Amino acid sequence: MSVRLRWISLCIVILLCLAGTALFTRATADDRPSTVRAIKVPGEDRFAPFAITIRVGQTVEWVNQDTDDHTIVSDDVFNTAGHRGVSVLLPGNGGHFALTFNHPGVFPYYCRFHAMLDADGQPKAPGPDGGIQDPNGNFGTPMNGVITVLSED
Ligand SMILES: [Cu+2]
Repeated sequence: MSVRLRWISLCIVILLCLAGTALFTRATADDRPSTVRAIKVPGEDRFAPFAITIRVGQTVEWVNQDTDDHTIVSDDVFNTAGHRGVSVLLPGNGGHFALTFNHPGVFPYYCRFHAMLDADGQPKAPGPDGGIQDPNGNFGTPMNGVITVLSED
């Protein structure tokens, strides 16, 4: 084998090793859990899912698939996961908002448009045909949700 042929062979081997490393790295990255979790507002006044559990460093993104506007307001009496004082509008037809949680704790939140109850214990804004209905037909559950943030280990 000539010196030139050896060099070419060596280069091919090195290129194959680099390609293999790139493929392996990509496969490893794809196996990791997603760092973004989605909470949707479907075509009714609720957050879905109502409760999610994430790890520190993960991001939650709310997406409004309803035609109505909604809001995300942190319930700071119980909030231990940071982002105190959050109060944002989530516009209808695709409005979205994201938060990254860097502290373990709980983040209870609600929609200020659809979380007030009237004298009969019914949400004011959704009316008798909106809100979250339980199996007994009671619409008395305001629009709210909770995120539990676990520490990294
Ligand atoms: Cu709402």
